[in-house]
Amino acid sequence: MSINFDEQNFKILENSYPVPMILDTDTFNEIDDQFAVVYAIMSPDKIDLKGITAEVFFNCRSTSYADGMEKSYQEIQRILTTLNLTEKIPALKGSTRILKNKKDFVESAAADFIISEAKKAKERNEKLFVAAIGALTNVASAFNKAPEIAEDIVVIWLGGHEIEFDGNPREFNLEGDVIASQVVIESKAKMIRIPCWNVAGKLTIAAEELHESLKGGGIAGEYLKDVFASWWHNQINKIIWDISAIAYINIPEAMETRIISKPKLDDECYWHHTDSEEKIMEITKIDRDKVFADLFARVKKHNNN
Ligand SMILES: [Ca+2]
Repeated sequence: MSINFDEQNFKILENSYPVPMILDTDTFNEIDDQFAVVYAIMSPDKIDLKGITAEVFFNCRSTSYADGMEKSYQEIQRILTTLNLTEKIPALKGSTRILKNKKDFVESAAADFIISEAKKAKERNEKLFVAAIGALTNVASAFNKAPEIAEDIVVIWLGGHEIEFDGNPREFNLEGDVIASQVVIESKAKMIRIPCWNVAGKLTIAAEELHESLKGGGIAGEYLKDVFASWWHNQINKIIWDISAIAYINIPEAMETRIISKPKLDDECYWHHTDSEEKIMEITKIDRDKVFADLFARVKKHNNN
């Protein structure tokens, strides 16, 4: 039994805030991670942010997995520099490739940091929370390098769609490293999974509302407005997927959940229900308005301009 997490009910215990957390993020892959990074930083009453680890990604904003990780690291540094926090919150470089097989691991400062923070949490009789808002390469590497740490970790992962989703299951974070996704799902870590399409996908916002809501948000508010404006799609509504993982810690009451047998993830990215004794929590619904209200209130409260 840990003193900060009820493993049966997947609940953070009431008196245990702020909980120790590492944010694992493919920060530069689009523009929602930056919101999640700022949101985590602005939640010191709920989150004891131990560090931010840079995750791989490979899309039109990178030339390789390694380049994606490097660009994510630079973006984390940009945020910490903007907020004058480089001395307070460590940023760590992650994997430079994805996993080759289920026993593989990639050496990185990020994986070693996850291992060492999990061991420290265990000494305190706590769980370490890892909010993972990208592929799971760093987390899986930590688990494969030091398998004993998995049971001391709660992974809050935004990855994959709903198990019952009948469209293409190749969601970006899951597909970013399918083997790593399988390693973490099959590990002894407790997982709270936030499906993307019909769950986190409800976190949409238009530029007008964003600008109005970030008035008085100081340097962080200006940074988020700039990031939003840089989005090349120039959509009217943008989904800010990644704030869901932080919101689960801050305001779990804004979410509906289910505890089910641990599903199986196959090599083609399809989920399958099982009758396993091991359980997983999945988020089934998110109160969009509550999440954005919490984010914007925090940015304004911590306005350091
Ligand atoms: Ca992300």
